[in-house]
Amino acid sequence: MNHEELREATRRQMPDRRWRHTLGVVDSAKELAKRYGGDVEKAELAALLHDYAKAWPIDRQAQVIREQGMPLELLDFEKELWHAPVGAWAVQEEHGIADEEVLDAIRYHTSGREHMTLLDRIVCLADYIEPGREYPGVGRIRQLAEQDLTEALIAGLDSTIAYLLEKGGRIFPLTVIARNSLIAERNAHRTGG
Ligand code: DGI
Ligand code: FE
Ligand code: FE
Repeated sequence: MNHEELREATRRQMPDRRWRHTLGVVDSAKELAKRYGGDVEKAELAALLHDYAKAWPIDRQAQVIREQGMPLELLDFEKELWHAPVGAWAVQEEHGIADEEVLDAIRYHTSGREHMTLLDRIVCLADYIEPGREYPGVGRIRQLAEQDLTEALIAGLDSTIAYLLEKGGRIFPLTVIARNSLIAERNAHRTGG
């Protein structure tokens, strides 16, 4: 399957609004990859596919989680988390995507994880700053993204955590772990250790 076919197959999974978001994430991810020395092709591929399963019926997403041996803990947290691991499984299954770095960037684009790779960071941050995104604080995160990838990503995770706290929701432990991991790294750099 060539790139154009993969684009069309991805487009077919989602409504127009989500497709426009996807194209925005592709642009932002390529830009971040160039700025921070990431692999531009992998960033483009992971960004294209990152929300592959987002518009799938929620029952189908839950079914994949149960049947494919994914952490059942996911089902106890917000449904918005599910499309990420389900999408990674789907693009492998339906399109033979086998690059583990790309699959991980898709799998962890919503939650984050400990020791996020450069590609994980690029895709996760691109999702926060693509041109179509609007939420309180996005301007500051866009500014930070021009200076410091990790700092911008921490700010993005902070905004998600603040939003979840505000609405009284549960927070998926991996998101807290991701943030702690990025902060530990930043502090280590600051003390030169
Ligand atoms: O799929 P998108 O809307 O483009 O973005 P995403 O995959 O980052 O999903 C973000 C949504 O997930 C956002 O509305 C917050 C929600 N969410 C719910 N619980 C959690 C969570 N996000 C994180 N990072 N951690 C959670 O525990
Ligand atoms: Fe997503
Ligand atoms: Fe997204």
